[in-house]
Amino acid sequence: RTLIFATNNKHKLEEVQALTGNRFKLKTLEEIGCFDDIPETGHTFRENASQKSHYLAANFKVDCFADDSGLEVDALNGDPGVYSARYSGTRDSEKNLQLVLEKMKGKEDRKARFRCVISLIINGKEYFFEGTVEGTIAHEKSGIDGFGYDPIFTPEGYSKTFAEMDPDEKNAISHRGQAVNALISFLNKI
Ligand code: ITT
Repeated sequence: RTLIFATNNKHKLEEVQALTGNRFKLKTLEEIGCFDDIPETGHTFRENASQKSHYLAANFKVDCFADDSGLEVDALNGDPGVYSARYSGTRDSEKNLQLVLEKMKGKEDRKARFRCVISLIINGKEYFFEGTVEGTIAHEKSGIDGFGYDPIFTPEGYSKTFAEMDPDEKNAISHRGQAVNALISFLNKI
């Protein structure tokens, strides 16, 4: 079974493919010849995930899913949230991460969470799958694995960041891991 994963983010693809294994062959936007700048103008992860999957289903007539995700920091009123990919005004993840660290200087409440919402469109119907992982924002970055804000996010119950975990360890507890596992069980049932 082949499913199109509506993403341009190679790290997301790697994480999801590690979970789906060879049960599903994932094709990326590039592989189906979609180089469009897919609109992402929603105010929630759900709206954005839905926008991405609907765009692809409508324009390319395929079954597909999209992941919208990000980091919510309590002391920053939930920012960067849906703006996670471009928090500093660029897609440079080092700049984005440094901006969070800077804004968090001197803050005692370091609570944060990653959220992931997947929108699946299959046979013309839409289904959502979600995951959340609670944690805290570290005082400095550490680790080189993963992507995005991983070097500054310490999941609850651990004393290392996502970037200090190997991919399987992160997938076992992450927001994306939870959402993808729910997607897989659904697909296995239909
Ligand atoms: P696509 O829309 O093409 O899928 P994107 O990177 O633009 O890729 P989003 O709009 O969903 O995706 O933004 C997600 C951002 O949130 C991502 O670029 C990271 O900065 C952050 N993020 C999401 N999941 C993450 C994770 O597991 N680890 C670290 N940062 C993550």
